[in-house]
Amino acid sequence: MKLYNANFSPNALRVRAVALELGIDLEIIEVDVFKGGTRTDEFLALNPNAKIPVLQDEDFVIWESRAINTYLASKKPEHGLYPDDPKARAMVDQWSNWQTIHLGPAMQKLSFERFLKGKFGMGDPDQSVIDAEIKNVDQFLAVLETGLEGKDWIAGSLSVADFALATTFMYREQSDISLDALPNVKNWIERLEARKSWQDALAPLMAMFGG
Ligand SMILES: N[C@@H](CCC(=O)N[C@@H](CS)C(=O)NCC(=O)O)C(=O)O
Repeated sequence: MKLYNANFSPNALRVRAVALELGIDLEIIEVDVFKGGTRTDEFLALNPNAKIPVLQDEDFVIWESRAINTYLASKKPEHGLYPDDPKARAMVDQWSNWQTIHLGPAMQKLSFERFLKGKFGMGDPDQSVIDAEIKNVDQFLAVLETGLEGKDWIAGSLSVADFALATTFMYREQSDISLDALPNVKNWIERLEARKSWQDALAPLMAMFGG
């Protein structure tokens, strides 16, 4: 299977991590997003959205990182990352969708204003955006804190939802997002970040960002 990848991308990171967790060997095809690599006719035929990651499994092509991960996990059901049981699966989908629509965008906007803008010379932080997103982030993180009560993993056992959520926390320190008042979230993300799959998937990004 081929993964069209960019090492800087949190969306690609969650796919590389899940593949490593499942023991699936991916042929990594690095796409230079900043030099028009996603705008070629060849790439647009794979993903008309002009975005990585894209997975190609022989003649089957799929984009959207969370959908790629449920596909990979379904090929290796013995790992239980996308359970068959309807209720267990619904919980995985619930938290994955919630990350896509609520927590992810709020954390991303805050990280952009507080860290990535400066890092890439994209202007000064916008305090009004920061003030609005802090409120959203606080509200969503409180939901996650409650959701993790008494659990090691968000859907009970380790699942693709944990990997969907985890990329959201990548820049928490640089973005001044403290988890000190959220012990369930702090313990959960540290548990996930300690996994070899995560560390190996993260290594190329750490090399780019210098730790
Ligand atoms: N919802 C998509 C997001 C994909 C996405 O935004 N990819 C970015 C990299 S993180 C990209 O390819 N950007 C290139 C561009 O927009 O030109 C997913 O989860 O796969």
